[in-house]
Amino acid sequence: MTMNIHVNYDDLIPNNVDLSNDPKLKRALEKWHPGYINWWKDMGPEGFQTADVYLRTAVSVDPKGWAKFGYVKMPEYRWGILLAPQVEDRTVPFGEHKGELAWQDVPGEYRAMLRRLIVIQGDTEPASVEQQRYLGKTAPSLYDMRNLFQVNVEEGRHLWAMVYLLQRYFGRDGREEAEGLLARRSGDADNPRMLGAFNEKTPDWLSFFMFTFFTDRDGKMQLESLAQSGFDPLSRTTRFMLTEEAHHMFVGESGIARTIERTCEVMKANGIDDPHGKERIRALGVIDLPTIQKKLNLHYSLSLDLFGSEVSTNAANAFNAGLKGRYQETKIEDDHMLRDVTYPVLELKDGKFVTVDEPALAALNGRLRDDYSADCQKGVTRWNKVIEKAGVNFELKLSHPAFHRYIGGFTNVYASPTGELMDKAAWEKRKGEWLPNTDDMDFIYHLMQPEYGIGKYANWISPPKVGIDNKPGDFEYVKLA
Ligand code: BYC
Repeated sequence: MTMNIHVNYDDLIPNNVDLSNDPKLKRALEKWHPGYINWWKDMGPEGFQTADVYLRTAVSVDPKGWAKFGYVKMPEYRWGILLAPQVEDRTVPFGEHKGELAWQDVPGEYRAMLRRLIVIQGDTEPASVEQQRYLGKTAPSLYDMRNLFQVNVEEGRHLWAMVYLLQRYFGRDGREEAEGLLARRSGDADNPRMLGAFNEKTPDWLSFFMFTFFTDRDGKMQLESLAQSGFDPLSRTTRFMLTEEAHHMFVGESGIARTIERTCEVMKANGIDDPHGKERIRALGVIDLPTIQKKLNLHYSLSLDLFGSEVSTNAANAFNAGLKGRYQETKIEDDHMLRDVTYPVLELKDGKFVTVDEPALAALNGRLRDDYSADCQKGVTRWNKVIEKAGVNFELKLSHPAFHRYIGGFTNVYASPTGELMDKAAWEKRKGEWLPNTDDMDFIYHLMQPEYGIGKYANWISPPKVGIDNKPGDFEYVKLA
């Protein structure tokens, strides 16, 4: 391994890519920087740009200590370009070029495909910041507010990571794409973000936690697949992004766990055994478990759509080309070429769900989605342990893959969360039982009152077990301006 872990902090852009010796790239990035800062001020966390936030900043890629903590005003955050150390003599791990030396430059024949993958990845990062920009106003604590902003600044850094690749390796069209990433807007009618889930609203903290659990986990799966890439700079960039991503999913999983814990605690304290006693539970200022299930159904199904069609020639081409691999590709024991093998895909045939053996190459999105669902299930099982421990009789479940889908083989299929098929009219009539309805959204909206007291938490959520960076319970994570 070449350890290239020193970060040049003298430059405007902290980096471990020797930016000062690449004046052309440095100029391109420094030109892009003001537009980025304007975007951040316009579309980043609203109302908190001058607050001092206790944030971690990536200052190196040394696994033993890559981050430094301290108070920062978000527009002054040092968004850097950090690549995981280069692995000497790394080879393309899969596809038609398997065993060849990994590419340090863009292979001409795959330029368009590679650019598309990088642009789609890049587009999601600022999109999520836009979706979450009002949440500071209803933060249930300064601890949670700090976590929100940490996620936001790191999504900003992930945008930088993709912009670095575009500007360093794709010339003029790379620079144009980098501008496009600052021009699109989540939910905009004329110029929306590229993928469906990134144009949805994240209107409240329950959605934020579900988003960081489910949608950031799609991020993890996609980044893991790109980390396998034969295009080495993409592999190294995404490998380091995954280091930061873990905290985002922690925020989601622990946020939901704390919400569940508080609900169960309040139910018990008030002698409520029936988790479906919605009115009584809500009157106590906590979120009933069936409503949490509805939010889960929404965010899980939206996130399943992010995997594309289960059977996809785009995915097969990207694999053959050695650009995008499978989850944990190098740990799988097979030929890494996927010739003449199949993969079982759940499909709807003649009104029944059946498992069809599809060519494994074509079924790569289906496979990644299955790996994703298994990863989600682990978190749901841990949430159920919280419910069980509290002695409440309720179980959260992942919805059926055919429920509420707009991309892939289950588009225009009308299924309940348990996979019961029905016609469109019946589904429309019942969807309020499965997805948050107006009544649910109103309740949550009114519940989301800010709690900015130091060491204080809104009634609907339990405090965390430990603080960030081992800080004590009364730590002032955000100094409001
Ligand atoms: N919405 O063959 P198909 C993250 C389009 S999240 C709209 O089915 P393919 C993060 C598709 O573009 C991870 N359009 O699928 C999380 C194609 O259009 P064209 C982001 C969609 O290409 C939280 C057509 O349908 N990274 O990092 O095999 C916070 C047919 O496509 C959608 C990536 O996604 C959709 N949901 O797979 C912050 C990795 N799905 O080209 C960040 C890069 C499909 O025919 N992207 N379409 O016009 C990819 O690997 C793939 O492009 C996809 C789709 C997995 C997205």
